Amino acid sequence: MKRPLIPTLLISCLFIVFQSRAQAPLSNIDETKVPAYTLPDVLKMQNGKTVKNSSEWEKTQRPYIYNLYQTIQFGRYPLQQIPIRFEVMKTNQTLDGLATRKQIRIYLHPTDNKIYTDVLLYLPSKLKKPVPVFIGYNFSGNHTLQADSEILLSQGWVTARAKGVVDNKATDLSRGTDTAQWQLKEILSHGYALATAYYGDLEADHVDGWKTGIRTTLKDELKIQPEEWGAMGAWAYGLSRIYDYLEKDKAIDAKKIALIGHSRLGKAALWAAASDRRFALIVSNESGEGGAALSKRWYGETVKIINGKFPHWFSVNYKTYGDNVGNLPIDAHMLLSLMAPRPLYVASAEGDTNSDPKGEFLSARAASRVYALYGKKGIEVDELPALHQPVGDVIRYHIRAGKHDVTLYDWQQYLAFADRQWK
Ligand code: GTR
Repeated sequence: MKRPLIPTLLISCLFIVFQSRAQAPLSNIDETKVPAYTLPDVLKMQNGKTVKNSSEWEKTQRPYIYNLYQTIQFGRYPLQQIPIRFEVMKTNQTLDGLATRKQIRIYLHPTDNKIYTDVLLYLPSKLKKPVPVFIGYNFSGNHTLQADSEILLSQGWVTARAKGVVDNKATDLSRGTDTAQWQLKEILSHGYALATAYYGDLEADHVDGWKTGIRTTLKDELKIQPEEWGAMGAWAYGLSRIYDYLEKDKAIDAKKIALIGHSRLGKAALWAAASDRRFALIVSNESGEGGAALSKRWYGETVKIINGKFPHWFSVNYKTYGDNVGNLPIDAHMLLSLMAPRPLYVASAEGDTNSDPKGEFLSARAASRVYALYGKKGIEVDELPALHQPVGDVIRYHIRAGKHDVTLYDWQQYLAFADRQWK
């Protein structure tokens, strides 16, 4: 028997739509297509009651949410931490006398000197007292900050996409290829120091990176198996070891150590600051999916896409949510709430649809309820602000024109924000 064509087509179309919605395999960047979604209530405790004050948050709800992040997204964070050893490799004057540049090798293993990360530290030359510092990982090696042969060339694996890289190794042609993202003159003349390190020192950013990274080389010392955590965890762990060094450096004001991360390194920075509450101020620059952007809002990168492209970043468990985002017990506002009550800046760029600017704004706004428990004002406006109109107080947010990047405008906002919080 022949079936009527129109109803058959209709049923097939509905089936396809239903299938693709159920799997959400694609990234959507059409705001009118964003379906309704419900965020988990960050203040709702396991016993069904609502958190009333900061002590209930600290005692019960924060540990509960932090553990959800370990179980679901990032994997276990090592409880054991290895005291660092370090060696100052080189100290130079640079940037026409604006800065003293120190290169410090931080040994991550108790005895093995082959397991280290190199920190490149810029201090304003005219130091009258200890200065605040921003710590941030770089994408392709310390030598990309300045075209200067005095900077040690990163020896590890580097993505072939980075400039001057041959056979996944940096060459002299890589020097100074990333200066624009590190507005050194602006930072230093503002009276701040900058510390950076190459995240690949901890684990190379590819599927097999764990085999030679700290998830393997430190597994006995940290008492954690490689598959119990992901690369994000390894990178987060490294940030805390850089902190360990900086709080010992007499030139640094140990109460003013801020953490900044862009994109995937923003995700790592958020996890580092969730796990280590010593970081006094946090900046998420376009951290997007798995960072500041809401996952349940179907816009930009999705849980499924990120786990497909970067299976080594997060926990094994996280992959089970790719087709099942609606059932995730967490969403990005809960990760941001783990920063409370510390100053938090979340920034987006208009052209960076992959990171879902509005989803980053909405999660920062939703995290503000937790800041309110401490009597701190987060973001109180309901609508995504216009370009270059930062909003919020202890949580601050901006969206700027342009693409996925860290620009002078971004740094100017972060420095002014840190000034205001630390005046
Ligand atoms: C993209 C990734 C994003 C973001 C970005 C980056 O490919 O899908 O989540 O982290 O890389 O780090 O530049």
